[in-house]
Amino acid sequence: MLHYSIAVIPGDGIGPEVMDEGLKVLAALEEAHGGIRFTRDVMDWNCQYYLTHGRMMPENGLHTLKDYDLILLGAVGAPEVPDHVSVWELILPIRRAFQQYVNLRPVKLLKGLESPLRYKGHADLDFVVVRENTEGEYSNMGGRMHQGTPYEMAVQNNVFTRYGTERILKYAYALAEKRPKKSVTAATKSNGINHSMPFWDEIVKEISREHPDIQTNLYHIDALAAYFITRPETFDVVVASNLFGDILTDLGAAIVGGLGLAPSANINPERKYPSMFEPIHGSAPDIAGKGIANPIAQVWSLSMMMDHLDLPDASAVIMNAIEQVLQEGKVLTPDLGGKATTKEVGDELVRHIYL
Ligand code: GGG
Repeated sequence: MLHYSIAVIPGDGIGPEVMDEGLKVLAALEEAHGGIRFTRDVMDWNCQYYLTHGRMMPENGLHTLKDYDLILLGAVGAPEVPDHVSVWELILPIRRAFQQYVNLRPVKLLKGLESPLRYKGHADLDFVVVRENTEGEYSNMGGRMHQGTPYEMAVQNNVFTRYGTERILKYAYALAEKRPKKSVTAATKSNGINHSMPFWDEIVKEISREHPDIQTNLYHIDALAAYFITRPETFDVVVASNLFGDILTDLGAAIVGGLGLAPSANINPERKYPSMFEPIHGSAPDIAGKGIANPIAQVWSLSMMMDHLDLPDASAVIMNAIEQVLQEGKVLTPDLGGKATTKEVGDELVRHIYL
């Protein structure tokens, strides 16, 4: 029997709603699969915790998480708390403390779905964005001056280290070696961002020389965003800095059905620390409490968790359940044109886990 511990952080808004369904699917998988057991400890670290305690997690929060095998996150953010507080006091410290430097974000058109780009016939829309997850534009370096005066200013530094850039690019190329199309597309902007991006490009070229069988494309981020719409079927592995990767993957989600279908894995490839799995969407205060959020991104994140644990059968069971529910098309949330609730979709996914 395999045994893993999970720290569960449902978070805010629709986070707890989609997490409930994710945990139902996990329980069904344990029962149906037989050989895996997960212990779950739920942490109430969210914006309400912040409003009560003045911080998003306890002082020893990271120390507590370190002892878990895995972290499962819903979504954070509430209108009463500035967005940068909820993200910088919870999600980003976890990614950085546990060296989750790879943020894997698949862009895949699942069976049963039609892309808004369907008129282009993009039947094989299946690629993955590898987002650098610990530095770049999300450096936390900079400051503000002269607040409240006409001379007010804000400075945010981008940080690209050779160590951090090499390791994300090496991961992207190693991933491309395992995929059929054997191509890496690197997002850049070396005409306008004239220090960090030429540095990024140089390291892409260095690493690419170690992979002569992989086709390398360097595209400026603006052109790349357009190609996501006009020829998404050409991509295989797309590697991007922290901010570029974040923006590209919301666009990627849009071309395969929306944010309700966009999972992610924050991976520490060395497995020294826990990795974290979360939908890429936020807490969506506009629909929170209505019971209509799509739980599929959260459930798909569980499948990515199984892949990380080298449990491909368990991962496939979850993906098959998702694709069957989508193909049948009877129990879908409103973002996919249906009338079902979050809970009804969760129940339907569970039913298919047992089939
Ligand atoms: N699902 C987690 C969540 O709340 N994501 C919203 C978000 O904007 N996260 C920041 C990031 O991924 O960098």
